[in-house]
Amino acid sequence: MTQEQQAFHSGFVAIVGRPNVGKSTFLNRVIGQKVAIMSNVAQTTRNKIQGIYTTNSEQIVFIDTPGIFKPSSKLDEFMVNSAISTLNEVDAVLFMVNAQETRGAGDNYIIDRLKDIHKPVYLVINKIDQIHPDKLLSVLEQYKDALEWKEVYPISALQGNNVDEFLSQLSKDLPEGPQYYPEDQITDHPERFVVAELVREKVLQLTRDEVPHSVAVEVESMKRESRPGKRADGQPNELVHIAATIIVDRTSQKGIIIGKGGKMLKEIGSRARADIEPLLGDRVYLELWVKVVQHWRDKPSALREYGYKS
Ligand code: GDP
Ligand code: K
Ligand code: MG
Repeated sequence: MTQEQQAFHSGFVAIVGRPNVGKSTFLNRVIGQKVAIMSNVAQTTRNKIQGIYTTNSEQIVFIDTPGIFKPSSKLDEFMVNSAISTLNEVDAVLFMVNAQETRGAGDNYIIDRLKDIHKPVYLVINKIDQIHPDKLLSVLEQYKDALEWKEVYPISALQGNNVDEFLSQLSKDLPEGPQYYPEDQITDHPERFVVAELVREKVLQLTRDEVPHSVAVEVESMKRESRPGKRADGQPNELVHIAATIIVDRTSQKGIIIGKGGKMLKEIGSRARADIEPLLGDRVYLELWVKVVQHWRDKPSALREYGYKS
């Protein structure tokens, strides 16, 4: 008997949508590990993040784009341009909206951009766990004629509803193609970048409104060190020593991040460490510094230094 060769489908899929609709949450659910940072602060995601989903029959390479919105600084411009250029490089686009919100100028701005690219676009209505099922129809009504959608999927990225169904439809629609990355690879970002993003996430989560979007994190060094003796489990006493700097705009923000007696910085460090250790699969010693660089968001050299290359 001859063996049936099942066709392998693969491709690149961009995730776009207004800030905070749940793009990073979706990506993290699909990939099952923390690759894109999440918070409820708008514009948490500043770089393209790839998450790679691989099974026996498909590989989907997701690109989480920073929000597409009207830019008001050089950093904004960098983020928006980066998102738009992504759209021309992919096989399909996932446009995500929040079921709780009504269609607004931000959505229309993105939809207009999607009209210019000739790629299949999936409308994904997220956060359905937050609305009464009856309300879904009125959300659909607002979007159904906005674009020629390839498919429409209501999901909850947070709780997982309908996510698998969407993924299998998506991979069926993608072209037959190669496996671009090894099956155990989940992201193509260097560890340093992910570590910096995890520290930045903790700053955003812990300081909220007090420190606006003026924080960057630079990982200065990451090295494995041996300490004397052995661990309780008999393994060599090794750890990864990471030194990172949190960059802010103003001296007052530096004070907030350090906190009374260094309390805030300590909290940022211990929460970040808790996420970094499983990522690196190793114990971590995290050394954090805080530096004021005035107007860094409008200095091209500073943007490059902190990883926002154009
Ligand atoms: P992004 O800016 O589009 O990447 O949005 P995030 O993934 O950072 O999510 C923004 C906020 O929405 C976070 O607080 C998430 O926990 C929350 N969120 C994302 N998806 C869902 C969902 O399906 N249901 C609910 N209830 N909250 C969600
Ligand atoms: K966000
Ligand atoms: Mg995001």
